[in-house]
Amino acid sequence: MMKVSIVIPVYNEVQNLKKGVLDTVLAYAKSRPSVIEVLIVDDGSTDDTVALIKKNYLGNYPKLRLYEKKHAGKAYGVIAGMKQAKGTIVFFTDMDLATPIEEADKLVQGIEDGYDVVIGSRNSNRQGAPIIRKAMALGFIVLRTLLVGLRGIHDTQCGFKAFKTTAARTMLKKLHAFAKESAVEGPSVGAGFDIELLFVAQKLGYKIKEVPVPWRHVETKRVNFITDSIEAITDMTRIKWNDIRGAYN
Ligand SMILES: Nc1nc2c(ncn2[C@@H]2O[C@H](COP(=O)(O)OP(=O)(O)O)[C@@H](O)[C@H]2O)c(=O)[nH]1
Ligand SMILES: [Mg+2]
Repeated sequence: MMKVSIVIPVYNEVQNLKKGVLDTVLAYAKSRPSVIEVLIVDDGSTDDTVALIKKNYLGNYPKLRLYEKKHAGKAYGVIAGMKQAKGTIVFFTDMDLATPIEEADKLVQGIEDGYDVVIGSRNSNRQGAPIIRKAMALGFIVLRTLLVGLRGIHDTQCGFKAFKTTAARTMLKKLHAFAKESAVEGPSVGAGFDIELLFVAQKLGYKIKEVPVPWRHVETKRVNFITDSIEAITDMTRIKWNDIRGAYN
């Protein structure tokens, strides 16, 4: 049995915490002996996220760890979590549980079957998502295909991914667009991070498996059509440019 670290990047998640998402994750962790830790990475939430976790959870759940770092966005939260993880499998998910946490079993199984990277795939099934979100998702896929490629991977953006920890650490060393930890304003989900990570995984010849998972849209009101689109295009252009100049070889 391989040991699993669950990493959850969080930023201003009081609303979801009050819905009981962390209780759900911790109950799952308790029910799975393979899960050795739930590592919450908060990078400077400006609401009561940290206070709430400390008051209601930390200390009461042996598998729960809280890592507080300076604000640098989701991508670096995930990176920091991957570096800290003690398991032989590192799995990351979003705090809103848009994909039910039990689905992690399927991803973990994929790693145990010998894959290096196993990612959740929503296909075109984005239940309950507003039309603007669906349009953004489609535009993203078109741009990604044109700019970066990524053979055989359909959904790069699902926030539900598992890695063999040794593979993840090798991949992190190969990142370029997301290699440096830099400050960001407000929440930042860094859409390009998943793409660079998978791009590097393919370059390294890692075995990648995509597993269909259910996904239910949870609105967080962080989305801004204009700035998010500009950010995504910038990220993908950087990855493409890095590739052209041979940075990933
Ligand atoms: N550490 C960290 N996590 C973040 C940041 N922004 C978003 N997140 C987390 O990333 C995950 C995905 O965020 P969400 O708003 O659901 O993004 P979306 O579903 O992709 O629109 C959640 O667990 C958030 O708390 C950030 O700036 N830092
Ligand atoms: Mg979400």
